[in-house]
Amino acid sequence: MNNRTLAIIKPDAVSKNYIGQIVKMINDGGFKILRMKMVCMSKKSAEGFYEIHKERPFFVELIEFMTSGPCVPIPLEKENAVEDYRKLIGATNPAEAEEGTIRKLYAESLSKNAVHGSDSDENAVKEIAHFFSRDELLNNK
Ligand code: IDP
Ligand code: MG
Repeated sequence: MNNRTLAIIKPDAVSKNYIGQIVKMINDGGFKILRMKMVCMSKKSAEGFYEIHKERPFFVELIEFMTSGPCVPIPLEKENAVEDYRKLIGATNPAEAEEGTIRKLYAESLSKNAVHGSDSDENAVKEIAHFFSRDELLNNK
């Protein structure tokens, strides 16, 4: 059965013109791109999206980074989407990411790590809804 995950091309990768290369890797990985948009997250939106991390020491840095410029949220569909996309992006810290992964190729640091990926089916549903209405996810809208 197909399931979904949310990719985000983060502000560091957008500002370095890596959108094209990253989208190509997503395509080549066999994911269906359901939608795509470029947005500037407000502080409120970023704080809501990363609410699970609000007690972490890096939270303020994370919100500043995610609101520093436009990012590109992309809902994806594939069998085993969450796990397969996390394999494609590699470890959170690019220094630990496997060769050939998106973060190994395009991330510059643990915080500015090029892309987001949902960590469970449940969170994927919530994260996709953060950026896309139900209507927007229909084929004919
Ligand atoms: P993930 O993006 O691989 O799922 P999470 O642990 O969920 O990693 O962290 C969310 C984001 O917060 C990371 O992608 C990264 O941008 C940032 N982050 C995580 N840990 C640190 C840290 O120790 N210092 C600075 N930023 C961090
Ligand atoms: Mg995470």
